[in-house]
Amino acid sequence: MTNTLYDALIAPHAENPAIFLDLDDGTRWSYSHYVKRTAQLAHALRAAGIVPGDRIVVQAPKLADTIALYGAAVQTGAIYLPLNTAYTQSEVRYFIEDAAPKLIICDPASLAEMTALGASAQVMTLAANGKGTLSIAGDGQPTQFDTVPRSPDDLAALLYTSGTTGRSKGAMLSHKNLLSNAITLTDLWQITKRDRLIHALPIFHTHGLFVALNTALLAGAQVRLMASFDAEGVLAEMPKSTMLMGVPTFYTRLLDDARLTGDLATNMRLFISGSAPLLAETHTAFEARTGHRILERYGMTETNMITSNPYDGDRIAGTVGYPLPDTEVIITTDGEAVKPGEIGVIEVRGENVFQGYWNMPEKTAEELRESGFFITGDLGLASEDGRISIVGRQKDLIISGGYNIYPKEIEDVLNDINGVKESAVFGVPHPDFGESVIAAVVLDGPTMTDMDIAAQVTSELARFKQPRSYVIMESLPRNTMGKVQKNVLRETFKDIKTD
Ligand code: MCA
Ligand code: AMP
Repeated sequence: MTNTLYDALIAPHAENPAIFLDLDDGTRWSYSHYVKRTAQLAHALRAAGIVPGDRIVVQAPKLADTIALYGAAVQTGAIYLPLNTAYTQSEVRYFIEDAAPKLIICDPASLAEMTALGASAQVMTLAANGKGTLSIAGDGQPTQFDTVPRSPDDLAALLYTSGTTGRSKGAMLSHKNLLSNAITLTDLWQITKRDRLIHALPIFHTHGLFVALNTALLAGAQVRLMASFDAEGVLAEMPKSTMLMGVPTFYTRLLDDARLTGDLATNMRLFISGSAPLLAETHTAFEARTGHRILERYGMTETNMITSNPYDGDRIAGTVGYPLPDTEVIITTDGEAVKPGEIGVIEVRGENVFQGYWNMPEKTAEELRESGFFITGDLGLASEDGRISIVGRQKDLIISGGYNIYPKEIEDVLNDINGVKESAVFGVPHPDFGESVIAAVVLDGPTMTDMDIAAQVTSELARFKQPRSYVIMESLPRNTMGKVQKNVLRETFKDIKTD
């Protein structure tokens, strides 16, 4: 019997002595150790009652055991549901209610909160000192586990992505969705066991979890697992490494450091950027400084990666490259494909495209056509030779430092505050994060300051979603249809001070 992802990504390494994970504290895990630890944690999951199809919510630090837990979830046939570690208790509550997990894994510091939220779920912990209850439950377990069979269409992961309606939607990703994309990217970017990837991304999103780790596992590459991004640490790793995957903020921060030079990057083979638009000026400055042309690619939680600039061939600033092999991309208006050069909505079809939204058949039907095309909500155009450029977004979305922020979710929180009549949340350019969140607020009660408002969103919204500036307005600008003109707000406040 087979398990699609496990057999391709993990099983082949059972006897592989090469280093997989190289951690901040100098600890190194070989691939064979990873396979054994995955089996131990799989036993721990089984002992916790996990059966195939159960959801495991993971809001845990970036540790080697967290990556072993991902493998263990795959091996036991469970569905892995990672959450941003910045989410507040109030945000996490929704995911737990919606996904009804059997098990929640968290940092020991959030144990009480999670237990309070967890309803019938069991709660276990992962901690940097190795003393989390899941790690302890795995210690001493057998280092082999009878892998639970899973077919290509079985679900491997549920990743929540916020929506324009304010409610987050769980994107159901199958074994085939994840594996097909990993195979394509490993091949396209020529990742091999000779590579050493600087991994400074979080491991609760598609980029750091699937794009980075699944390709490394497939190729048998080494991963320098950094707890989080810091420019100094990344620069120190460059002479020993070959690849970096990052969001544009990584590259602007690296450019801000005079130690970034061509000499420092001579061992580096590939710099990849995604999750947010890379400014052409960053692309150009990076090449001028290092001699490397950043390879920009484009993807979504629902689709994994969709397009990539070529490995061999021109990497053009401001474009996201060609559709991946086996991935169809069309540009449409009103569902009809338009001609090259014309702007429309980007739609995508292929084995990488998800299975629909968890418990949301209507939403699935709205965004995933019966023909198999997924409507991304991104606006773009294709050149005559098929290169895709993203020119805007149909969806109301802010991307800050690679994190997606849906204004509707923040407006809902603001509008619930006693004394706030209405609000409009929008993004303005930010030199570090690309975009920054601003809230325009109309009051209807006693005078409140922006500090009063800010204090009230703290417990509701993760820090990265909280507005960096508030403007109190008499009324919001609206068009003749009564719709708030966010473009007017963006233009009016484009130079507003943000921290
Ligand atoms: C941290 N802060 C942020 C962000 N990150 N605020 C806005 N946007 C952010 N992205 C807050 C902190 O809470 C802190 O708040 C303050 O900003 C300064 O923190 P700082 O130390 O400078 O930030 P950092 O810890 O260095 O983080 C910045 C970062 C990080 C390295 C850019 O946000 C990051 O790793 N981003 C990657 C996100 C990612 O993986 N995206 C992929 C999504 P205070 O004011 O309290 O100090 S997957 C995806 O989009 C698709 C599928 C795709 O195509 O990949
Ligand atoms: P997520 O909801 O985290 O899956 O983010 C997906 C969104 O990120 C896409 O719909 C795009 O709007 C954006 N995105 C990802 N990669 C790029 C890129 N290279 N350039 C511009 N936008 C991007």
